[in-house]
Amino acid sequence: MAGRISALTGARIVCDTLAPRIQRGAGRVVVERIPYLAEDIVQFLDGVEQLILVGAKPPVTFFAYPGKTSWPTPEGCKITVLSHAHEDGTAALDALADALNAPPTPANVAVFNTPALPKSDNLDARAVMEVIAHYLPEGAIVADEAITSGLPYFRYTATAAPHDYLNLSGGAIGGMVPVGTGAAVACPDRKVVCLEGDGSAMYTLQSLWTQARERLDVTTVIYANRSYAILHIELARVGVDHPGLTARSLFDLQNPTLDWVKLAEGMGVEAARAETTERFADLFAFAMKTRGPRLIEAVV
Ligand SMILES: Cc1ncc(C[n+]2csc(CCOP(=O)(O)OP(=O)(O)O)c2C)c(N)n1
Ligand SMILES: [Mg+2]
Repeated sequence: MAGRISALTGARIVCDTLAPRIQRGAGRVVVERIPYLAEDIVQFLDGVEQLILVGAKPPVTFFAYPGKTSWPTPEGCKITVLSHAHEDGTAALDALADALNAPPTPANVAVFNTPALPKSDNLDARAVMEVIAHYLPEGAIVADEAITSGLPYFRYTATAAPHDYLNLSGGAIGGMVPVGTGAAVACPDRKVVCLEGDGSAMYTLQSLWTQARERLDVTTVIYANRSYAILHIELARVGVDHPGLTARSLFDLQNPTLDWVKLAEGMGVEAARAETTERFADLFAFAMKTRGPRLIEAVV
């Protein structure tokens, strides 16, 4: 419905940085996602004259930073509420599209186009997402808590096979291992792919045991960057340019290094480690073709 309105009016369709559920991939209307960082949101919304809210609130930044705005909507932008969160936003959009006599064919429908497999054997977060977009099966459910490893590469899956994308709905971490588990219980015929930062996954890794016990079809990818990487970024952004050893070590997940293969196997989930792109692609492709809980530790 929003795509129909956009076809008539040229309106952009935008969702929150943390929108809990989006239908994405080939055949679906592309929804732009509001960036995470304050200055990026300001740039993203630059020139917007009217913000029409459908079940959303006006954007604010995730954190308040010294010297940076928390209210990124341009000054003078008119904010209109089409429907509140407790109202039926779909019905509201439907009624609006009809009232405008919008064309039946929506604008900005994604055309199937997956990235080629990465050429370099150097495994990094971008290569991981390229492989995922390449092999993601139709109807998959992606639960994303990849944090710094996921946010910059969101667009890679925009034109992948059609899938549902589930995201954190707020700032507390560790939510997506259980969300992926619940999704697999709810939709036993669909492949669930859980993208997890190594720090976030540590909060709720016991969900893996539930996945093994219920034989759920979940593939968990752990982005093992051995760090609470985003907190290094946030620390710099509040003005700490030269953090001491102690401060830095608090954001480390080294010493000892977490062994995700053993952690998963200890809870009955088959697991393997990938340190190269080729190895990750092999493991992920196999996991997409085979049912059952599986974990891949991607050392990025
Ligand atoms: C319950 C809770 N505790 C702590 C935090 C603070 N926090 C936000 S992100 C983060 C680390 C995320 O690390 P990881 O999942 O490894 O992703 P990375 O930053 O490395 O990409 C922490 C500890 C939080 N948001 N919620
Ligand atoms: Mg991490």
